[in-house]
Amino acid sequence: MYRFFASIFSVLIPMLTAACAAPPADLDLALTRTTVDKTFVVTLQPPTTPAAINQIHTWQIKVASPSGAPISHARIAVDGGMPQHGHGLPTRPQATQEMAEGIYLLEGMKFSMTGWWEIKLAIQSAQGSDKVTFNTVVAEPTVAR
Ligand SMILES: [Cu+2]
Repeated sequence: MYRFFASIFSVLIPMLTAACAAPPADLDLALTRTTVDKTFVVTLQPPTTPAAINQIHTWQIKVASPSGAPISHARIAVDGGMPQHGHGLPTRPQATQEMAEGIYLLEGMKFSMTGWWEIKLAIQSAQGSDKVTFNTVVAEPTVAR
């Protein structure tokens, strides 16, 4: 009987810890992605210094056509969350302004814990509407450099 439970736990415990802690090993962290229907090519630019947990930070979103032409006057809705935890973003980030042709400021980003986050953008422009999802992994806070 003991051996039965021992073998169950030797399988279960690594599975449980993997499910709680680690993002999928094959997670695509690309910061430039083509939208679902191939309407846009979108590049996310995180802050140059990774922000601390629970600190508000600002990103940039570059929206271009598949041939690389900047897409101006787009409306970008932002959503996201942690797929492994079943919760959304702790804030409601907004694409507040177009800083240069096709380059938008994404303000109000915040991550409330480490791990795998999805950032989902829904983009509307004269060229059409399309969606894209980015993955980002927020690391353990590091000691100040
Ligand atoms: Cu979480």
